Amino acid sequence: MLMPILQIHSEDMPAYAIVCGDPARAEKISRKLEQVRELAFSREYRTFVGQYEGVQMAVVSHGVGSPGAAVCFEELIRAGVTTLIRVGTAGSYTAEYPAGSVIVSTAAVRTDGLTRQLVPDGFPAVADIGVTQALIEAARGTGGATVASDAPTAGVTKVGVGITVTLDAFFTGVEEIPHRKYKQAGALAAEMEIAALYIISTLRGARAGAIVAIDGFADSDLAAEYDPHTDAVANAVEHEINTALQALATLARQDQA
Ligand code: R1X
Repeated sequence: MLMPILQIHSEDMPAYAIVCGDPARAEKISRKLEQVRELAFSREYRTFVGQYEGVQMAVVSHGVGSPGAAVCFEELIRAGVTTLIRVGTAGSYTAEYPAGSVIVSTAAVRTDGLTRQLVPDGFPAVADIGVTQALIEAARGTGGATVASDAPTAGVTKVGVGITVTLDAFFTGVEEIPHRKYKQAGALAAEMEIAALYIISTLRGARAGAIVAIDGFADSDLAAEYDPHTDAVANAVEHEINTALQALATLARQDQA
């Protein structure tokens, strides 16, 4: 069956997928796969399939923001994907996790408009516990498998685990976004798509997790010059990509056992 927006056929789709915002990053991730094929590049949605450690998986870009990303998640699940891991970037709420860190998102605060049109207020956007565990173990290198790295510079990536905030607005307008409250309540970082991923996965019976590379500070008190193009951020992106690949391969092996 042809998915009308992603322009992919369900017959070509594996059960496991890495999703990321940027089509160029999808291409970068796909270079780590064997027997890779590009299936489609429709709007912001670029889809590759290939093998990692013998596990057939897809890498798909979903663009910026929840409504567009939701289209991607819905069509992937309709096409037969059952496990999704988002690899993204986010702004940090805490000096404990500066640019160059990674955060595994256990749940997302739903400040977006999209999920309000799908589920009632108060319904939680939570990650799958098995996917999250696999991500934490791969990110920290505690799962028996070491995350390979061909990062541009050496260095240990700091790994945080906790709640993230999903926003719609990247640039602020005249309304105040209560970053200080999210931070005081314990959120670690803010980005723009995880709530959509978790709600849609819960609704449609798929499992999902997410890992984000910190590329700056979301809280204006901590904001220095925003520059996501540093070696530290590139290292963190490299680390989260390898983490997600490793976690998906581990989950696939667990599913087959
Ligand atoms: O999730 C956010 C969005 O996709 C983080 O980075 C993008 C905006 O630059």
